[in-house]
Order: sequence, then structure tokens, then C-alpha cells
Amino acid sequence: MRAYLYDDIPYVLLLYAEAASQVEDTGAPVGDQREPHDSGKTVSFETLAELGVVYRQFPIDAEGKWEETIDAFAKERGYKNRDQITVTKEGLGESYESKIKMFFDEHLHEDEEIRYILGGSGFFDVRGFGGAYDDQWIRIAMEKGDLVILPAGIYHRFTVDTANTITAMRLFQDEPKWTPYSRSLKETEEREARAAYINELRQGAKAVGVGA
Ligand code: KMT
Ligand code: NI
Repeated sequence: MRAYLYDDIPYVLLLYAEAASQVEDTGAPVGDQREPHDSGKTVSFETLAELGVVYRQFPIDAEGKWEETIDAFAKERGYKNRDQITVTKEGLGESYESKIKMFFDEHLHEDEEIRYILGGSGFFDVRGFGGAYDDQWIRIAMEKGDLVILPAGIYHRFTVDTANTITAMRLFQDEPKWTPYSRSLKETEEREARAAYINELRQGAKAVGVGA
């Protein structure tokens, strides 16, 4: 897992750069969400922690010890339930295109989003808040054995990478509350989960002595 600032280079500039051969032509559509968009600016785990994003690594070993590890972790955090999702055309069937679009539409949830990667790879993008990364995309590159917890109320999105496959365990407490509230809807900013999240960030910022 690595986190970095997403290179939010406008599409037209990318087209221009590609035409001028300033960026490598990988054959993928320019500005493709599946490309790494790596600005080269690494974002630290501390920054992620300040945003309430929890990152853990539980390597998937051949003996299957990881299952006990994940069970213990789930128990400790009260995640009683889990299921599995494979983001591929085969895994998602008819709804593939619409799901891919929905995952990448900036949104928040009223509950945590917990994902443990069992295979493949992909990107979770989260929005910075306050400080140097205010409202900027931070891209979290996830692969097998990585676990991430996105707090309720954080704006985020997900995409597979150019390998086009990821399988993840989704953990949750009781009922999954995965309704995505799109940031494109004005009322999303007014949701209680958003207010609670911002409140927590402000208190955290006070605790570590930085202004947010
Ligand atoms: C989500 O909620 O964005 C997803 O479940 C994406 C697939 S998990 C790798
Ligand atoms: Ni989500």
C-alpha cells in the first residue's frame, strides 16, 4: 500500500502532453481513472490517520493464518459480518458498468467502509481536509493483504487499476450501510455523518495543535 497525491491534471492538459510526447503513451485512454495518476508526492500514514483513515496489513499466507488474524481484528472492532466482492465483468455481471461508475462517483457513507484485499489491486481515493491537502484527492493504492477503513462521512471513491481485477472482503457490524451519498447532491454536505466527521477532524486537529 502506498498513498500519494493524485495528479489531478486536467484532461485537456494530459491530451496536450501526450500529443507533445511529454507523457508516455500507454495505450490506455488519456485521463483514465485506472491509471496510477501518481504525482510522486507521497502522503504519510500520519496524514491518513488525521483524516481518520486506518490502514493495516495482514499478509495472506499459504497456510491460511491470515484468517485467524482477520477474525481477531474483526472481533476487536466489532465487525460481526462480512462478505466478498470481485470487481470484474464476471464478478459483477450485468451491473458491471454502472457499479464501476458508482464506485468512482465521489460519495460518503453513514458507516465505515472496511475493505480487506484478498487478491488483485485497486485505488481508494479520499479527500483531504484542512491543512496542505484540503479537498485534494489522496490516492491509496491497495493490493493483496492490505486493509483499509474509511471513516463514515469522508468523501471518497474507488476504481480498479489497469489490471482490472480486485477481490475484497467487506466487513461490517450489523446491517451494511453502504448507500453512497453523492457529493454532487447538495444535501450530502448537510448529512449528519458529514457534520460528525468534520467535527471529529476539528477536535483531532486541536488535539495535535494544528489549525483546520
Ligand atoms: C466500494 O464500496 O467502493 C466497493 O465496495 C468497491 C469494491 S471493494 C474493492
Ligand atoms: Ni464508498
